[in-house]
Amino acid sequence: EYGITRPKGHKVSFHYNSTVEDMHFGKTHPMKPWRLTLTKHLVLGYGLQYAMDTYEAVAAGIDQVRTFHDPDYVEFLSQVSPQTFDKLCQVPRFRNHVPAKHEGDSVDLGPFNLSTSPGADCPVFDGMSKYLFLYTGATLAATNQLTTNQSDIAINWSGGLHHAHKSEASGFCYINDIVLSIIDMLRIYPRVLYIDIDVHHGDGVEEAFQRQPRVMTLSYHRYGPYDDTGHKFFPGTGDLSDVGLKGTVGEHFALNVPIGSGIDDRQYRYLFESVTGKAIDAFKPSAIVLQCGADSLGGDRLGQFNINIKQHGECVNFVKKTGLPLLILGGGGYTARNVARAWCHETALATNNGAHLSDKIPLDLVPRPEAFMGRAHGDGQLFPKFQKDHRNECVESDLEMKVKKLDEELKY
Ligand code: V1P
Ligand code: CA
Ligand code: ZN
Repeated sequence: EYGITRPKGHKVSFHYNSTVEDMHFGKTHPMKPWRLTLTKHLVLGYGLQYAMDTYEAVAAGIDQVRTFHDPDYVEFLSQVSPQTFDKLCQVPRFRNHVPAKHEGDSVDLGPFNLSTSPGADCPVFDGMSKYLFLYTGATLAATNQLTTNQSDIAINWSGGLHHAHKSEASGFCYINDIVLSIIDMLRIYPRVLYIDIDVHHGDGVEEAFQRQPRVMTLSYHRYGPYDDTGHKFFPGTGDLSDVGLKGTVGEHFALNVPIGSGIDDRQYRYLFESVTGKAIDAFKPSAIVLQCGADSLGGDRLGQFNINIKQHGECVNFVKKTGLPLLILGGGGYTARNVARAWCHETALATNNGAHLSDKIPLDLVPRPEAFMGRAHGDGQLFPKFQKDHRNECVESDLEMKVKKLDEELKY
């Protein structure tokens, strides 16, 4: 009915496990796994399951997670729950990992930056261990589809958790599924390009490969003061001059595109296509990982950009056009109904001959139509135009300067 077709010779796999939907980071926490439920509802409502192969994800193994993360950290994550946390904190080898207290810290931090205090970025919650190993398992299964040539594009919207470090959780991210995926890809592909359109800097991925010339990381993100409080936009790294670890063979293989608040569709497209296009030409990747954090959309609860769903999707289309093996991951995204809209649209772009879906959501086929109805919720449209919530700080001459500077960097 909606013209969903399965193009011949182009295989897309979709990796998911609904168990992740039941997770709650805490009442006030912005990360809502519920957005994944809404995404699934739209994907099924539009019939996209007929255009791809869907796989139920299974949990990653401890050994797989250890290919990047510290063994103590992995053991802690595999055992932690609100019930076991205090006891685990008493174990000497875990106690060594408690970060030093800073003045003005609002929450008490336990080992590995984890905490049971309300308001923590990386809380310990019920079912957390299950959740972490599942989103990681989904990314690794998706990766395997690509490295074994069974899919051209593989998708995991529950993955893309780019801030996690080797032995520390950060910014709602515990296991860095992206790093684990790229490590696995390096067995097969000579060079992997990582592109990150989440509104935050992909610091964990950049750091993991800062000495690795076979991986180029490229992040687009809000950078600078958060507001007039003087606080920097999280995580505060990813300056234009940050190009990888100086004096190592990894230097020049990290690229950062810091962006002011309020960037619009046209400006974002200019930046994304100029820099990504040049990076692909210069680096000649053998595969691409695209982190599609939807907090770069207008109207996001944490983000500060003004880009619309179609432009967010254009980034996927642009990368898809290279024809390289492509891993598509989720990430941030804090206005759940719009996260679902964007990721459903992008699922369609990956499959379905890249056709655009009807703007009219098939409300009779989605279980919670009210989530997408009414003026405040986008009037049943897949592509509502977002209000410009943030003043546009971006000026053309400045964007051109950044493109020029990054172009110079790519000449190395
Ligand atoms: O700003 C901070 C930290 C907390 N202070 C010590 C500084 N944290 C941010 C974290 C944002 C993480 C984004 C993750 C991703 O890139 C990938 C999944 O999207 C933060 C914010 C904020 N407005 O930036 N934490 C919280 N808000 C927060 C609010 C309520 C409860 C818990 C956390
Ligand atoms: Ca980013
Ligand atoms: Zn983000």
